[in-house]
Amino acid sequence: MKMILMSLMLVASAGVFAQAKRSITLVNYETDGVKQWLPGTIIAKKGETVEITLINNVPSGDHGFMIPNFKVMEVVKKGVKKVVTFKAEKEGLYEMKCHMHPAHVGGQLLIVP
Ligand SMILES: [Cu+2]
Repeated sequence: MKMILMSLMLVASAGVFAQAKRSITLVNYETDGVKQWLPGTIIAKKGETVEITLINNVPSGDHGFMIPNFKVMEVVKKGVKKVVTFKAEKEGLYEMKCHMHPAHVGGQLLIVP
């Protein structure tokens, strides 16, 4: 009985310190000439490791995915998945965008407590 309790306590304390991971998939679409990564707003909790899988479906070619505040910057080729990972270490509302063709494929990242 004592061993079982000790094991449960170990499992419980490990859970407290385990880093949560959030996995999200964004797909780039084009409608009426407007290109967007969807969903356009992603939400994470502070402290989580965020893993974003990017899928580019637009016919016009490669597009970028950038979150300047978290040093994320990738080129996503049509038909080739890209995975980016970062730590959501600070709360706030941050910009996501394509760094290759300014003023499009915008979005936002909200990190909550
Ligand atoms: Cu672009």
